[in-house]
Amino acid sequence: MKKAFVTGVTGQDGAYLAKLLLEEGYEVHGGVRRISQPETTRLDILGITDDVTLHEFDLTEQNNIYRVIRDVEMDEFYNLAAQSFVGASWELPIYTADVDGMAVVRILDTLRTIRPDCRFYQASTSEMFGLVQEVPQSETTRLYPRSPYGVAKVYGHYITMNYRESFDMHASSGILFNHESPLRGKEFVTRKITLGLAALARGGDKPIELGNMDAKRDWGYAADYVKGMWLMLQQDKADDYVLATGVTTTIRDFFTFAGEALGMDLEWSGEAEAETATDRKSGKLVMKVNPKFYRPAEVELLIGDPSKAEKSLGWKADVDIRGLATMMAKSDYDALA
Ligand code: NAP
Ligand code: F7E
Repeated sequence: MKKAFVTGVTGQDGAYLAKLLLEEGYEVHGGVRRISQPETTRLDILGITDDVTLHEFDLTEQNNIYRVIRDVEMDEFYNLAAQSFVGASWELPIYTADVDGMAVVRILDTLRTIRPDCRFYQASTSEMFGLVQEVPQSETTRLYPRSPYGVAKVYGHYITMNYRESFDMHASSGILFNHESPLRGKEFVTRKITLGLAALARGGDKPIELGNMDAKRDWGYAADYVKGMWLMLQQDKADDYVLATGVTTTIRDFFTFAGEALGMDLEWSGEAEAETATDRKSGKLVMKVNPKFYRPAEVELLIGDPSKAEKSLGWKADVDIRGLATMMAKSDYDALA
C-alpha cells in the first residue's frame, strides 16, 4: 500500500485530494497546524476524517517537518498548505513569503537528505502570471506576479524545478488556475457570492459588497484539479503542468450564473464604484461595489492553456463555469434549509 502525505489536508484541495487518494488505495497522512479548536469540517463533510492519520505539522518549523518526514516514511508528498488568500498577502507579506516560499525549500531539502526517492508535488498557481505576458498562459509563459502571494509562489515554483534539476528528484509543480467548490473558503469571491445569494434567496436583504467586477478568471472545479495533481506524480518523469479550463469569465458573469441558478433575474446598472445589481423578481438590491475590496495591484485576466496536461496526463476539466456556479449556489442554498 502506497503512503501519501498531504500538507493543508484541512483545506479545500487537501480534503478532495485525501478522498481521491483513499479511493486509489493509499494510506493517507495529513498535516494540521495547532489551532485552539481543531478544524476538520471539510474532511467531515466528505466523510473521511477517521480514514486520514493527522500529524501536527507547521510549515514554519524546520525540525517539525524533518520529524514528520522521518516518521511517516511517505512515498508521495503533496505540499498544498499555504497562506492562500491573495488579498491578505499585502497585510502579511513576510509571513506569506515564509509559508508559501521558504517552506517549500524546507520540505525539499529534508526530502533530499532523508527521503530522496519520495515524489513531491508543489501547489503553484496562475497568480504567478499576474500581469499576463501572453494569452492564454502556458508552462512557458513569462512570470510577472502582482501580489506578495504571487511572488512567494514564484520562489516555491522555481525551487521545485531547481531541486528536480540539481538532485534528480521527482518534484513536480502544478500551475493551477482558480478552482472552486462548495468547500471553498468563504473569503474567496465565488463562495462569497454564492453564500450571499443563498442568504438573499432565503429571504435575507443584505446586498453582497464586492470589489473589482471586471477581473476575469479561469475557474474550474477543485475535485477535477486534485486528480491532475495525483496524475503528475504517477508519471515516470517529473515536470510542470498547467491545469485550467481554457475559458475565462468576469466576476459579474459568475455572479449572474449563480443568481440564475437560484431563480433570480438580475439587472445590472452603473459603472465602477457606482455599479449595482438588482433582482427584478424580488426588487432587492443584491450587489453593490465597496472599494474596500479593491487590491493594491490587480490581476485583470487569467486564461490557461491546459493542452500539455490534456496530452501528457490525459487530464481534462469536466465541470464548466455554469455547472460550477450552479453547484456552489445550490449547495449554499440547501445548507440554509
Ligand atoms: P486553503 O483552502 O486555504 O487551504 C490551505 C491549507 O493550508 C489549510 O489546511 C491551512 O490550515 C493550511 N496552512 C496554512 N498555513 C499553514 C502553516 N503555516 N502550516 C501548515 N499548514 C498551513 O487553500 P486551497 O484552495 O485548498 O489551495 C491549496 C493550495 O493550492 C495552496 O497552496 C494554494 O496557494 C494553492 N492554489 C490554490 C488555487 C485555488 O484556486 N484554490 C489555485 C492555485 C494554487 P488551516 O485549516 O489551519 O488554515
Ligand atoms: O479573487 C476579485 C479580486 O480572492 C478573484 C486563490 O485560490 O486563486 C485564488 O486567488 C478576483 C480578484 O481569488 C472581491 O479582486 C472582487 O480579481 O476569489 P479571489 P484569487 O485572488 O484569484 C489563485 C489561483 C490562487 O492561487 C489563490 O490561492 O475577484 N474580487 N470582489 C474579489 N475577491 C474577493 N476575494 N472578495 C471580493 O469581495
